[in-house]
Amino acid sequence: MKRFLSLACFGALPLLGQTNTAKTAAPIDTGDAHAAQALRTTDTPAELSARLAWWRDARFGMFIHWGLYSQWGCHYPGPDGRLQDGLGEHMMMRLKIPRAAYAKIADLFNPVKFDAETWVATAQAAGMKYIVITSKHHDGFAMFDSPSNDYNIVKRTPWHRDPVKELAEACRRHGLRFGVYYSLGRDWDDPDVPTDLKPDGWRRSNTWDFPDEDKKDFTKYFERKVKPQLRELLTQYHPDILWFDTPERIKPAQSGELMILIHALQPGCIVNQRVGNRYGDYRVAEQEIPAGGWSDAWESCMTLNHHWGYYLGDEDFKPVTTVVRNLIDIASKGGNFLLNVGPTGEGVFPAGSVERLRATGEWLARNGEAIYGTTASPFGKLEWGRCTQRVTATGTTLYLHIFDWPKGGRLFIPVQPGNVASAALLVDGPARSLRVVDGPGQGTMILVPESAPNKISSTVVVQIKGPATVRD
Ligand code: FHN
Repeated sequence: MKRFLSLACFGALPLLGQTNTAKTAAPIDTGDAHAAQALRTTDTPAELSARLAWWRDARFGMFIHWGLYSQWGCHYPGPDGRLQDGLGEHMMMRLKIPRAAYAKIADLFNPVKFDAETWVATAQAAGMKYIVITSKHHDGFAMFDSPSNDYNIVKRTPWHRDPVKELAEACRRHGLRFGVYYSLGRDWDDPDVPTDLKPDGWRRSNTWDFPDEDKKDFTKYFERKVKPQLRELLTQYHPDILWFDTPERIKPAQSGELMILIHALQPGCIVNQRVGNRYGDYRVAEQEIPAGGWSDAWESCMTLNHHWGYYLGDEDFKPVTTVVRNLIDIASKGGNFLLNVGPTGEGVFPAGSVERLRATGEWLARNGEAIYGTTASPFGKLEWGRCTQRVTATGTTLYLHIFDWPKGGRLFIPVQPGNVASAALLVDGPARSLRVVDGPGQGTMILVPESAPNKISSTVVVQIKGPATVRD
């Protein structure tokens, strides 16, 4: 599926203070105009492509959900002192904990085992190229030094450190890109954030401290808290990514205003679609992989177990085969994979997370060339697995990711006979050359060993003469 630009205009959105001529144009579709969530931008295609270049090559990042909810693993001491189940990082809402009581968690939050170098080393060992951490989740507590709002980790905890600053600096020291997550339309500590009532009728705003919905004015929260904190995040930490969440009731002009504010302060900063109102540089899939991928740049974010925040007792981490095959599937559709870790209240990654990430990094250490810097498969469905490719002026390299090793040592690929220059199997040590014969019909057959060198996924590298002339 090709990316295309359509000049469908989306109304005269007030795009403030535009200097670049391209920005005076109304937002244009960057993806499939018919897709409900297709993005629109005021950038030129060249600007958008330049901003996303490193991100598209990176393919794999670490998501970190860390906040006051991590203190007792998304549980909260009830009146009898026993820990009540908060069901996850939404614990303040699920248990309707009054903001004054919830804020007292900060008095105890003292992550003395936090070490940014260890976190970055774990991400690097996993083969991850960027990190996105929650700077402010729905509970409204800032995990960074926020001069505009004292409800933050430096001011309100006995720890008095700024983990966003320390992590940003560690990422830069080790060549990883850095991003911050910001809950845009949900803030349970602010009186002016209205409910975005979903079909299920569940009110996702703070209706227990602030029951009168009619009194809530999003614009007051937007001006009082969102914009000052975004300026702080952009000027204090210079993030490469701003990962917004739950835009809820933000207005189109406000989404457009944030895009302008961000790119005025940090021109290269990549913004996800949850800035709202179909703005943003890339689309977000959550806990899923879109069947055919999307023509816009896109990223799938997933948990490693069942929870975003550290959840006491959830040891059900995805097997490394699932993690790696998800990464391959996403890359074969042209997407990025943002895989989550929920550190404990002490600032430590759960052992189960570290183990999966280490094993994923081991696979990538030998097969990473088939993921990083590749683009989506030119094929339709493949019986034996997935494909990624690297297209250059001199030819195309296909990376065949074999999940189901072919019986009888014969691997069929839908490439016209005579088009394959060579094939090789990535194994420990030098790649092993494979014999190529013309297959039945219009296909090609590659003769492979009896057994797969890697049970997670084995990679066959195929050099094509010229651009891959393939058929589905
Ligand atoms: O409600 C949040 C949730 O806690 C988590 O942060 C995810 C991550 O994408 N976003 C929202 C649910 O869509």
